[in-house]
Amino acid sequence: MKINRLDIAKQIINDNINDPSMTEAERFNAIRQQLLPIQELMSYYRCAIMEVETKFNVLNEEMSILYDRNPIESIKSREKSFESIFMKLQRKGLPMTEASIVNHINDIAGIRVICSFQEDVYKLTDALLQQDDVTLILKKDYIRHPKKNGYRSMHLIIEIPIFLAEAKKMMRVEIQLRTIAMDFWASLEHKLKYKQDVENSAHVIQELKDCADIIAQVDHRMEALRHEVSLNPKERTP
Ligand code: 0O2
Repeated sequence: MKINRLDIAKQIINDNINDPSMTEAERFNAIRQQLLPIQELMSYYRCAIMEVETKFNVLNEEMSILYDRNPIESIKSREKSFESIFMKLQRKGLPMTEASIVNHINDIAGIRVICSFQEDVYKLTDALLQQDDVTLILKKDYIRHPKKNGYRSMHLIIEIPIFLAEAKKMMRVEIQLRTIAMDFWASLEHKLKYKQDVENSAHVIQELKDCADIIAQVDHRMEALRHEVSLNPKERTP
């Protein structure tokens, strides 16, 4: 079901500001009071995205010197839309409040790091997790343990501090690390199937799984080639 901001606003009014004796101005003020902390919170998540992006850019810079190549192809980040947050909270039976968002949604700030090779995913994951301001909340390794449909990616939920003028806030960020090939499959599969209302046929499911397997093989062959041609002795197979 599609939902827009107007529906959300109406729902928030119904949930929280259901006093018929209120004047229009009082209602407007009450809505502002309700939404302000959420807007503030969203800006903290944007700061957390900046922090984590910088961490990956620093690692990319360092590794480009160490290994003479960039392990990161690209970094994409997104802040979960107001509509998606609302829908997720509704699915969980929770109200649209600051507390529900902080306590029940881990992927408001999302970062996707696209790597050249599978080994880079693990190098970057380890390097990030050993930083002393990073706390690992949850790790799902869908590369060593792919999902039944063939989906492969490393998922991390971490908590990092952001430093404001007068406060330090701990913020959660969801990170997905995967190779170009894994990302190619996931993006197309997302368009074809993921979260759509229509059920896919057994044929489509099987085809997607077969493509995922072929892509995994290609990833391994490209990595083997890199070992073969690398000028860096640390990365070369004997
Ligand atoms: P969107 O629209 O991409 O943001 P949770 O977030 O904890 O409630 P879950 O499924 O337990 O959900 O977490 P998980 O397995 O870590 O997956 C989180 C995200 O990974 C999803 O976010 C997708 O972006 C991606 N993902 C997981 N499984 C698949 C898959 O089979 N195919 C594709 N293409 N992507 C996948 P969202 O919020 O579900 O969706």
